[in-house]
Amino acid sequence: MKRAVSGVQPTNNLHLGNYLGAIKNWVELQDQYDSFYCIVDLHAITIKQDPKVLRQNVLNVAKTYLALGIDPNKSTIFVQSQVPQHAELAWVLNTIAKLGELERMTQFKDKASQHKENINMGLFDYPVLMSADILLYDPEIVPVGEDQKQHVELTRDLAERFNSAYSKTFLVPEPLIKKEGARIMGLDDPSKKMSKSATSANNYIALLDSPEVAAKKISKAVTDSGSTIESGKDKPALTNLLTIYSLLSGKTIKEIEKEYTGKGYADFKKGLTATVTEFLSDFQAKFNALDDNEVKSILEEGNKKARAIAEKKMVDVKTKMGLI
Ligand code: AQP
Repeated sequence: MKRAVSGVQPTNNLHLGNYLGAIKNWVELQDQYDSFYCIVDLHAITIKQDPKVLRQNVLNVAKTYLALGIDPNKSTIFVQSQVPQHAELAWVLNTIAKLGELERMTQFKDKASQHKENINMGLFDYPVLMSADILLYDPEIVPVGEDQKQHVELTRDLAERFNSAYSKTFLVPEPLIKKEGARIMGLDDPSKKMSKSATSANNYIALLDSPEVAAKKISKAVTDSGSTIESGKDKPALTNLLTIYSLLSGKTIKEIEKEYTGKGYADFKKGLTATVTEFLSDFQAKFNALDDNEVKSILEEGNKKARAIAEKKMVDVKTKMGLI
């Protein structure tokens, strides 16, 4: 079976962008791929975290995966810091990654400007650790949102560079970025992606937002000029809302546009709110029903499975480099 690998940072609350751009696709892939879905806590600490909150967030991300439909009988769910080979391979890859290519990473530039007081080496090195997360498992595909494309391209470059220096060791993976939902935009600013760390909570709908809070955010969401419900390049706000509506309801954008012909924004937002409410209520009921100890034992199992693969890969890497 071919393999898929991806992950989410346990930072703040996961939002509709994380679901529609990444996790929704993981659920669809788990029947065709041997899937490894990681909780990337070592990435999270590149921004200052409260240890207690981080510990809880790791568990919450695991619960989120499960409640959204990741099935532990089909997919491996694990925690990055519990597999030491991620950090070990990152160090090795650091010796072939170039300063110039890391300086070009847009996520680093964005985060560095958001966190001027804490531009640490880990933040700069984030894409190399992400390359290690992926290459340890030889996946064919890496299902991510659009914002991670540049990092997967770096991963491919590092894999090829290592392979040509030390003989074929890593599979060169392909990013899997779906056309729809790959970049869900902020509800308060459709020129920027929906983000957990946005300064205003009106930017995102968190998966744990109550339906009332989500309804308020939708009512405040910016719209474009004009009054017809149509998507288009000149209507970025409406196109974004239509994309969310379409992906959550299973209707095509064309079908939704037809449904709202002759109607205005108020009706459209009412329909969108109903769809979002249904989705959130269903998700939250599943999330709240999960037992902490059961989730912890799913993670333990996943950590063990991931470790076995990662250990083998690191032996291969070290042998080829003359480290043992
Ligand atoms: N707005 C988005 N639209 C589509 N996909 C998105 N992803 C993130 N935002 C969007 C995808 O979600 C996966 C996990 O993301 P992450 O937690 O590793 O971090 P991120 O990309 O940095 O997401 P955020 O929300 O912006 O988090 P913060 O603010 O904490 O940095 C990835 O596959 C990503 O592409």
